[in-house]
Amino acid sequence: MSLIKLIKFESLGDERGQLISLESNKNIPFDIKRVYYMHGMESDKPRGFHAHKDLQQVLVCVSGSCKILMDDGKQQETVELSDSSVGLFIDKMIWREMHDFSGDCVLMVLANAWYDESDYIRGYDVFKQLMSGENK
Ligand code: T46
Repeated sequence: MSLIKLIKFESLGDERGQLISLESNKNIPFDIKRVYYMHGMESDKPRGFHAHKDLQQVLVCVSGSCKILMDDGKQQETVELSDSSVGLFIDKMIWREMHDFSGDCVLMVLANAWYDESDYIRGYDVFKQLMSGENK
């Protein structure tokens, strides 16, 4: 099964421009508890390099583009986000790396929990070991 789970948002556009509405348990598949966004990235400075024990998130590239690598311990897939009307759902226990940011990239993330450093798995070896138990 593909790791790339894209959600297409309805774009409510008219002659004034576009508007996209994101709502808990409607077009976002969880209760939104936190929103953060990142900008000012450089294309040669990737981010991420962790998995989350429980956190679920939807990533939306609201400006520009970037690539997201996802890894479930068995397979790796990369997707480019370049459309503000598309969200990428990333489930718990998926290793992610964000890279190849365009100069104008703004990456917004909706999360189903508050920030909690203890939810992060920041070592790839630890992640692989946990997933190898899971995959048996
Ligand atoms: C993820 C990817 C897609 C906070 O204080 N609160 C927050 O809500 C977040 C997300 C981060 N922070 C602090 C922790 C670090 O001192 O901000 C700093 C940068 O965070 P981090 O290095 O974890 O950023 P990324 O871009 O590597 O990862 C982020 C999220 O942390 C992570 O959950 O899935 O974006």
